[in-house]
Amino acid sequence: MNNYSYEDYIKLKDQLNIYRRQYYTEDAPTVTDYEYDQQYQALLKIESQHSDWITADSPSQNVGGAISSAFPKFHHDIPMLSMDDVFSKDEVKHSVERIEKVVNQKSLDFNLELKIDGLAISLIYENGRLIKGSTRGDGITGEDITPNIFQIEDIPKTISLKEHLEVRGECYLGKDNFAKLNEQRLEDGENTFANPRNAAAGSLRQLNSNITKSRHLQTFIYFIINPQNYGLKTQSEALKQLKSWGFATNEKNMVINDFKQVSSFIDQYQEQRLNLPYNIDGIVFKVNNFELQNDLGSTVKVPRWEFAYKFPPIEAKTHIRTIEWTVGRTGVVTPTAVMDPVSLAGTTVRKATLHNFDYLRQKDVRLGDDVYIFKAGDIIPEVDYVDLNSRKNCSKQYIEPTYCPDCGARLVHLEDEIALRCINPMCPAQIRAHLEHFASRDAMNILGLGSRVVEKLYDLELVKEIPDLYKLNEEKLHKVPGFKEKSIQKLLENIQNSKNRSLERLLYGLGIRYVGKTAALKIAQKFRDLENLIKFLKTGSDLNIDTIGSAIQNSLVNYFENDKVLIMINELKTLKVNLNYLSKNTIANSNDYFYNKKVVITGTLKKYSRRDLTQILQAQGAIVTNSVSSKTDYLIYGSEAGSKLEKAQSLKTPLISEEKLNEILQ
Ligand code: 3B9
Repeated sequence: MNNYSYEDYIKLKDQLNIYRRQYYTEDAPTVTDYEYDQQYQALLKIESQHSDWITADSPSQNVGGAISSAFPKFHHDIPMLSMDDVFSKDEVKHSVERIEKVVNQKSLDFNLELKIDGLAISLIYENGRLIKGSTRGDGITGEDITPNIFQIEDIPKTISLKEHLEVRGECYLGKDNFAKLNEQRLEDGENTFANPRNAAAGSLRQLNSNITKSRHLQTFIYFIINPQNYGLKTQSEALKQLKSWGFATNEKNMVINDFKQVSSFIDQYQEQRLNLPYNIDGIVFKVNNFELQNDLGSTVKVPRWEFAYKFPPIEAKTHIRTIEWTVGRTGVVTPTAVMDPVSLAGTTVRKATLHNFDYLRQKDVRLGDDVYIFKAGDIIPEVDYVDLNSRKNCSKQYIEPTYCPDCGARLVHLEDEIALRCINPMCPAQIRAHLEHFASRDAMNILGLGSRVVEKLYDLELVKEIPDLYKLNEEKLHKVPGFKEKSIQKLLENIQNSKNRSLERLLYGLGIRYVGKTAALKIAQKFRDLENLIKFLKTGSDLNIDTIGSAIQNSLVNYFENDKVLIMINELKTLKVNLNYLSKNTIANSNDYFYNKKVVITGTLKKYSRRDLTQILQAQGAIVTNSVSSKTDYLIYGSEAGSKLEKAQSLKTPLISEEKLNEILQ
């Protein structure tokens, strides 16, 4: 573990940058915070031994901010700071006493505020008008998201104050709106967001501000820059002033100067937090008096007059039934705790990931143990700790498995990886997971081809590799127990339809290492045709796509160098699987039919999924929205169109059938 080479270091750095981009730029993390942190700690350790290797693109040199972005950068003249966190009432008491000592005052007034779990934003007003809105970014450089800020309903666009004003606050998505958004996305076959915070981040960073508008983001504003310029003396006054200027402020704040009240304020919201219509993750303590705030000052990262108490995660106790080892698409074998079902923060939890053997050993989870579980990010269940009092004497430590639970091959740790891997390329579990990924919603979106069906098809030797899916027929599917005429027809139809997916779905579905959804889309947009891409990769030239680095490039080169892969691609071509990007123009052209038109899609279309069509239309400069209104220019409808079609008819919105659409898009 200790002797890392320079190459290992670069690899680790590239990998972490990919995770960071997925998290910050794409709002679609692929690893848990824990996994990220483990690898990040490993990186820091190497850097502590080889400081000469560190360059500006190391995650350690770029803490906590967005990396690259489609938005213009915005420089915060006054940095957007963060806060020191404490985790117990004792620590709260210490922090309060430390601050009281510095200002030499007892029973100091603190304004206690809820800590909203959203995204910090900054708003600038000149002459009574909102002129700029930006994200926090790394605190010094954020993103200029002014057009999107204008779409947030509760942000005043004009205020009575004519002087220059900069305010800051939190932008969030309410729990109800979050649930509705995810329902809609599920219906539209899109990825759901993991939590309201991710959803808010994704909504705030849309290139099409109509999408931002449709998400119904909200804000709580809590900070005025240079409040004394407006005659304000305290934070509680500032909140009142913000409210009377028309900003949305959180009313659940309170000026407190004794610890008993602090303690009951904490208890009150710790208990009520699940009933609030927005997520909070703690209580913020701010010295109320601005003069004293100025005396205390700030470090480069945090104000010294303020800190946050973070709530403990919500926990439940349950019992470990067994530990399951599953083999993923890339051969990584991960342990999962299977537990007695228990209700936790709104859902029933049966499983919790144990990440890898090191983690399992660290927690020392054993069969039959009682454990406390919590939800990381309030969403993903994790084992917190074992209740040692109830552990049976006969219980034994878990031993790392030696053989693949599926194919029996010996498991290995590649290049000192923490992950255990099955490196048998013929491992059935890996092949099944690979096929499942190909058919999954974000890849080729073949409905009805989930893990159970894939397992049956594989076990009956009907499907061993991707092209076999397109060679299925009625005769073969009749061999599958439980498959009736109707389900056979439906599956064949869905497989047939998937032949028309756009190239980025195929690229993503192939499961090429590091090629995620966003990379696949960018590559498909640039190269248009898979064979074109393969030819280009052979030249050894750089793909030259913003945000696609050497890790992705090398992985693509390796993948498409393989003769077996090339044979498979040829087979797919013969089987009439589309290898093209399904849009004619990447750059919108004002001659295009849909240029600058508001379009709604409804019903089921034969040739396109809703997502693919949305993309094609957007590439022509269309604004695709979800609901029909008097502003809608066209409604594109397929079979089984319902209320949207009716509404468009009553509003006399021009209608476009799939036939007509095909003519237009030709
Ligand atoms: C420069 C609530 C949250 C919050 C502040 C909050 C998150 C952050 C903050 C913002 N909920 N309040 N408050 N309720 N989620 C207070 C950290 N403040 C600042 O960003 C900030 C910025 C400051 C002081 C505070 O002073 C400086 C001026 C010039 C240079 C350096 C510092």
